[in-house]
Amino acid sequence: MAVPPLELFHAAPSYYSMVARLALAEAGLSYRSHLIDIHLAKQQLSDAYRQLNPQMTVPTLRGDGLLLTDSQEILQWVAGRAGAAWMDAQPALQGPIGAVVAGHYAISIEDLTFGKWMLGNKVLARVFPGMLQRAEQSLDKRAAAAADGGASLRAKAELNRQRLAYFSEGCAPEKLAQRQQEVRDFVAALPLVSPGEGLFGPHCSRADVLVAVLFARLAMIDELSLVNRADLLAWWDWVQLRPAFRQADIWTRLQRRRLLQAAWQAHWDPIVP
Ligand SMILES: N[C@@H](CCC(=O)N[C@@H](CS)C(=O)NCC(=O)O)C(=O)O
Repeated sequence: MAVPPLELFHAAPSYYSMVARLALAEAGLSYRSHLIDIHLAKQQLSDAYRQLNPQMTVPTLRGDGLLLTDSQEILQWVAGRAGAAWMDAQPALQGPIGAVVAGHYAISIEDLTFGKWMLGNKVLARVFPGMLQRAEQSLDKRAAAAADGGASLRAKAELNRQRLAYFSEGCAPEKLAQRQQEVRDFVAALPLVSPGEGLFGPHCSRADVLVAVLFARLAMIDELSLVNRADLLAWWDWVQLRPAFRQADIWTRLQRRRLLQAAWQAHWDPIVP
């Protein structure tokens, strides 16, 4: 009997969706793509998507008896499927690769990205907190009326409250400087890379996937100067030439027209929980 294909619920410009897409592409795993419009229609907050992923975030990977609702879980699962083809399979590298993965997930990408954009864009600085507040109020309202008690909706509303507090309290340039320092520290701790190889040797690893997506985001927000190591910049040139990088649609710049196209496409692809 044919095994149903993997299905990836993701958003084209989303950072953590790119982690999932690049991991799957590097491992040569194909999937059926379901685009979710997380910006305009906010389909991630719909009841249908909530049934699939109670955190109401992208990506989600679904397969035969498989449901993974977090990019880190997806990356770990893909590395397992890749087996010896990825450096993660080498017992001696599990600790060092795991440290890069943990270090990466300790960086708050959203705070860095929006912190940077809001400092340079007064309109966004005014509009973004309002969007978070409206989302928070609507989630609280839905939670109060939800047949299932609404715990996941309340948790999401709380997360939006915390985001709102982060972006509306304190000194924005100081907070951005802290996020930038986190990235510098993370980059400084990466291993020395040999030319034409991955971060931990000749093959891909979870670390390569995460650092590639991180550098793409740094390029997008004009912060690639946080990477001040020649070996890593040479690795970045190398990784961008890999077929998987192109296949995974990794954004190194904001593509407003594509963002709208993806939202339109998502509109015609109903979410089946
Ligand atoms: N820990 C999650 C975070 C995922 C996440 O925050 N995804 C963002 C897009 S990059 C999202 O879904 N944002 C929409 C929202 O939070 O409502 C993961 O690694 O998958």
